[in-house]
Amino acid sequence: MAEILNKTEVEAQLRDIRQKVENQERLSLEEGVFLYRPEVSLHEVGELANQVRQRMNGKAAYYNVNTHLNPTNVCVYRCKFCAFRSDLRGPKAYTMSDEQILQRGKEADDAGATEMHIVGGLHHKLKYDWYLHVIKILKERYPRLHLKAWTAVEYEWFRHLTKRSYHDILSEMKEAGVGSLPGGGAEIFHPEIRPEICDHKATTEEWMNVHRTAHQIGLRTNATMLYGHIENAMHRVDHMIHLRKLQDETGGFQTFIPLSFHPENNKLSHLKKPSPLLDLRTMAVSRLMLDNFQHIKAYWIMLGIGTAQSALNYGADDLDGTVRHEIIYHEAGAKTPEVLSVEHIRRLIEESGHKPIERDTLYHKVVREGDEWEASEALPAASTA
Ligand code: V47
Repeated sequence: MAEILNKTEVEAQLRDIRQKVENQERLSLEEGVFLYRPEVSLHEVGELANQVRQRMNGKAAYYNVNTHLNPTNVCVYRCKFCAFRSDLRGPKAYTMSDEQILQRGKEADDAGATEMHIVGGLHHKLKYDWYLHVIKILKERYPRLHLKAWTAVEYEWFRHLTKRSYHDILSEMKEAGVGSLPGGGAEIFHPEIRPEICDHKATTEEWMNVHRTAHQIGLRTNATMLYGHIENAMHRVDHMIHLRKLQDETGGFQTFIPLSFHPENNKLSHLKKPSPLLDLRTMAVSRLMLDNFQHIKAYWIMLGIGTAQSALNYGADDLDGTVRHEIIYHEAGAKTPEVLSVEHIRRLIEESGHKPIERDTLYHKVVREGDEWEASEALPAASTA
């Protein structure tokens, strides 16, 4: 446990950080860790993060109309935090048929969704071609749906299965209809933590290489961080710095999403769920550290509606979407509803003092007329690469 700092020491360090934020200078690992100290007022950190949020996104707060698809829960890995996975012959194992997958596509399209967020397990028996087929049938039947599909962990699995390069696989998936990559599988990059919570799965370097390659072929991606389990502040800030470095190199990340750990039905159930104060502080520190990420997302499914709404004043500028059919967190104990209406999301944003803007996955403004919608001008993130 670090020794407690007195008020004068805290004030002096905060003054330096405030100055740096005003001058738009980059914060160091030590400064990020300092901002996590309980002696440093959360309001101060939130205020600073909000300054950056205002500078980068003004009064705008984004959301989208989306749906989730998890075509199988069968997974060769046994990540300790995961309540979703199943063994091949486990009682809850499932793999969706083409008809079930297409039915989800229809439901999404009928509901005016602009995005389908697709992730699954690494099935013991299914080949790479099945994952490619899922994309092909959805894109062919519902070409307007943006498919944000497969995490870096899945792409690394595809490389293992096919012995082909990331470049080949990602190019083929792009050709088939993948429009961008979600940010999952990042967990915590630091070597003291990663093997403890998700041994065997894609390493930090592999995760980075998948995203680097995706950016090189013009696919935008997101990045996440799973926090509030066995990691500490240094591990979190180190994780952010890894992402900041790759973003300096490629500019291909759109959004950072801190994911608050849910402890039910998994091998870390003895741990307590992170508090809303840690959630808000993590949001704010992310905004301050990731000066080259246009967006920080407060994923309401994980945070709960109240904390997600508050996070819009602690650095976040995006609430994710209406989200239909989310199961990964609900199986891990999330008590949030399964779907939010557009009216509800817009009201949450307005109450926080921001302007709700519907975006598509690539941050183009969506304009709707009756049942029809159209993506129009590019919003800030689309211009960074
Ligand atoms: O990598 C799994 C996390 C992630 C638990 O890109 C858990 O827009 C908390 O990446 N408690 C997948 N978290 C989800 C994901 C995501 C979510 C929302 C938006 C986007 C985006 C991406 O879910 C996994 C893991 O870190 N997770 N189990 C749990 N018990």
